[in-house]
Amino acid sequence: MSRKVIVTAALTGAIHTPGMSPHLPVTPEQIIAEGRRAAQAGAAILHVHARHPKTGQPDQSIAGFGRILPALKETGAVINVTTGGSPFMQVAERVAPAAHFRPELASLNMGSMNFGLYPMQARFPDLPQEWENAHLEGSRDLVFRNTFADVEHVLGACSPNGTRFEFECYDTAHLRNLRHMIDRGLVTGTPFVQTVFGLLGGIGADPEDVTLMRAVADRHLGDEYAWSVLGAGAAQLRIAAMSAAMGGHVRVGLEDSLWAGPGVLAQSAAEQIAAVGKVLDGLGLSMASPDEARGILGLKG
Ligand code: KMH
Ligand code: ZN
Repeated sequence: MSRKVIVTAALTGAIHTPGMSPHLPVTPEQIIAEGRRAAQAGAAILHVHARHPKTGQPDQSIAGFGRILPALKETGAVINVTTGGSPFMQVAERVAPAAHFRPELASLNMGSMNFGLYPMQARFPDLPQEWENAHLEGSRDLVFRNTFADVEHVLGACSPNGTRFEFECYDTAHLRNLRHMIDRGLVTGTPFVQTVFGLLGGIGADPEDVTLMRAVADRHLGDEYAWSVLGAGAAQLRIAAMSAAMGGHVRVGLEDSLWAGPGVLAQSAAEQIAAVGKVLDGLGLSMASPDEARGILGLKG
């Protein structure tokens, strides 16, 4: 039987703005439709952010998630609620939806970092909305804050509910931070490690970066982890292909990349998932169903 690869679809995120792509889902209806398409295309996990329907700004309110999550749950996919929110939010606000809705998975960002949005501004000089410009200008001095206390706060708010984590690691130190949390008994079971490549402020998106993160994860976590990758922007499919060939899982979606190919905007995560499907076919691999993903990751179901 072919090895099963867990595909996560990150539906909308908080960094891309509506002016960047007409296909970025913004309203609850659009986010739900995007989630349904992604699940049909083979995504086992849906990584979920909410947005204000009118402005498209990130919305970390319970009400905002409440308009989306029940319908996404009906797809049967594993629901993964962000605790990253946006780098402009504090941790108490960021963790509230995951603590309230008690999903099977929540993201957990494993260290602080500079968070650069400037390359996007260079690529999209005509951002139409005022907040988009403020969003980008504010990023010059932006730290995505995830102190040890912040990480402990998220673990403490979600672990008692049986929620497990997509540990987002943007550089090698974040893998070491995860080991530290395991050693302190704050993380148990098989960790689901999402290594993130190509964001300004984090590790790059070259093959050497992928092999380095994998080697450091192996050194700190041994055999006891499930490894997934996401490549930001144009690196998405290349990084996904590397992971699949190296025994890992993959994440795609318009949160991470707006692109379907050079200069071609993706219409949906489903299009990116189909491209991953072709890579997996070529490698003799197949996509894990949601229940297979639950088994691999030890989720509560
Ligand atoms: N936008 C991703 C690179 C989160 O939601 O916790 C990071 C992310 C953060 O997914
Ligand atoms: Zn996210």
